[in-house]
Amino acid sequence: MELRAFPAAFGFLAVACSGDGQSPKAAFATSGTHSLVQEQLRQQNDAVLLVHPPGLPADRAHARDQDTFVVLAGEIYNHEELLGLLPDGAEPSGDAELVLKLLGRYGHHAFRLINGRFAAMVGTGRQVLLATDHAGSVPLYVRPSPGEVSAATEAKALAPHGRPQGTPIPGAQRVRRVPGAFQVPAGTVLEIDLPSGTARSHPTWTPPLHRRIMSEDDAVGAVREALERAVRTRIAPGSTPFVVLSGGIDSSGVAALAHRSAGALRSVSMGTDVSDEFDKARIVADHLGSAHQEITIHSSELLAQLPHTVWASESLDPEIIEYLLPLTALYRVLDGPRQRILTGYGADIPLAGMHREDRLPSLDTAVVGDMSTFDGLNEMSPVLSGISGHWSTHPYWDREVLDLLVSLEAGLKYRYRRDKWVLRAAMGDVLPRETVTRPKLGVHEGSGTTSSFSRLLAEHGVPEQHLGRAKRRVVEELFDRTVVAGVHPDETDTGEVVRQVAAGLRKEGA
Ligand code: IOT
Ligand code: MG
Repeated sequence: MELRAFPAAFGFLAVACSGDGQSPKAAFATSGTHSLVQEQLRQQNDAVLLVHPPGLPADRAHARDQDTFVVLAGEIYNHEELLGLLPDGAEPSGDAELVLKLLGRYGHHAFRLINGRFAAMVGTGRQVLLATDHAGSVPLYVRPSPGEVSAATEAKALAPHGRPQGTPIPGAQRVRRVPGAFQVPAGTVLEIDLPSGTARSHPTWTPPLHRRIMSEDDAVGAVREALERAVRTRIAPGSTPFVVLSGGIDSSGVAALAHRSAGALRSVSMGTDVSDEFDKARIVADHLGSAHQEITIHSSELLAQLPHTVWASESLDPEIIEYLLPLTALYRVLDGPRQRILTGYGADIPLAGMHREDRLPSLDTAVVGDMSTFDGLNEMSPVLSGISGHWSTHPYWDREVLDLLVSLEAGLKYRYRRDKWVLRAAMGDVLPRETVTRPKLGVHEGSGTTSSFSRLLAEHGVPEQHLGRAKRRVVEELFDRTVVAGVHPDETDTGEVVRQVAAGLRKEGA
């Protein structure tokens, strides 16, 4: 089994019923072909609408045996290891069948074994299982009720089927203004009893709490090896990898290892009329001999993508939206065929890169804080690139890479007055020295997104001290329009929303 160019499915809406159910109708932001799959099991009827790459069958995204039906959106990276757990001769045709076979052997504990980027739904007996990967990188939402469970990889797909409150799920966040809907936590299997609609939660992963003490050489070697593997398992054999490249250490590291793995590379950098990092990215692209492209997006055009960013990410966190906005804008203007995109996103979380901390206690406080709040932010959602037909993947949030990076003692993360030292040292031989030593510039800074968004609000009379609150309200209003009410982002005017929020704040005397 090899990684294919694209996963068999990008997402799904599934409805499991004790009796006869209706056919699911979904409005996904993810672009792709829709295919309906229906299975009658002994004690439930399951209907699933898959959204998948056009021109490719969705067969490998679902599998069934006598009384178990599996649907999987996304992909698995540790096939080889998992196959070694099955009897000789078991040759699953795809990721869904692999999960089906693992379920036969391990029950729902199978999900503890998988290193991947996926969301899955399983119907078996009178149960429905809903599983997320360790990072919850493919968001999954559920509305459980007695005799009927709906689940979808986009919250908006559950919004139109509005029902009275579903059965509460302990420990799961409710979806804003979508009654009865919850987000399945990261690294979790929810086991739902279909007749009663009640759920039990089984965590399958948790961020390491301990810290490992390693020599410099061992730590640098371990990071390099884990990252090399994560990059390699994310490249389809025979393809030329494609990297979104800022020229910072995170994406440059991915680019260098992708180039080493495949022997060739393509890359793209985006900038705006306000600001860009083209020269930094160009240094790396030239060093690696990458087929490199630069794309400039006007900052007014960038802000016009706010509705699309909220619609795709379904995130309510304004800071996260500022990181995701330039990336969404970039994915949207990538022309030509759909791409498998490698990104450096996520490296700053286990390494506290965003915090620019040089005091070790604060650095580890930042890591602990970020690792306890990432769930539900949807910052790695495949829908961000999926609205333009692309598929993205994040080597730094590979389960093994993440386990290692989080657990390294803080003195390896900040050392010799360098942030992310262990990562920089691990890339020393494959990147130009100026790239390895270059200080961090966040994508929201490099593209001028934060300042452009602030300026837009200020122009509408929002005072400096209320910018944070105003940004939050703009994001909430965009969520309510595009996700809850189903208005297409093309029909959603950022300027109008900003005026409404500014007027509201004035009325409150802010
Ligand atoms: P940043 O690290 O700057 O960018 C994330 C990725 O986006 C880069 O690694 C690169 O692959 C791509 N990228 C950034 N800028 C460009 C560009 N100009 N052209 C092309 N590609 C680009 C925020 C941030 O600063 O992004 N992301 C952090 C932290 C998230 C915080 N989340 C949390 N605490 N839960 C990160 O870890 O990546
Ligand atoms: Mg970064």
